[in-house]
Amino acid sequence: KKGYMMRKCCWYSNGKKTPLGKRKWKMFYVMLEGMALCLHKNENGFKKQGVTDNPDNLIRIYHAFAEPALDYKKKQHVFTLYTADGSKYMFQCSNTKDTEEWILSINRT
Ligand code: I3P
Repeated sequence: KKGYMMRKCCWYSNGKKTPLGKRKWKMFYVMLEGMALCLHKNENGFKKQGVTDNPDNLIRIYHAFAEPALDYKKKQHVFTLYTADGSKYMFQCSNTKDTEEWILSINRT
């Protein structure tokens, strides 16, 4: 699965809260590739650089868990992603179907 999503980083690894100033929502072109989400500025970036691009923009999803962000009321179509190393992200999709697909794709990986 692949496509554009907005992403916000809530916790770095080990549940460490992302500091103020680094909590912005940001648009990425996201690609589920093996056991990772690869995040790129846009589709072009992905074609040029492939998956080895910037390791900061690679989220490992082995033993990760995604669920709808039901308690987050500011935006629609948001899901939360908890990773095995204790980080937490939120992703905003474009519609309900897309959100469900991302959650299923991540959780079955
Ligand atoms: C953050 C930015 C985010 C906001 C976050 C702010 O500021 O305004 O949009 O999240 O709130 O800290 P900055 O740009 O300085 O990183 P929401 O849109 O979810 O409110 P938060 O600290 O409560 O997560």
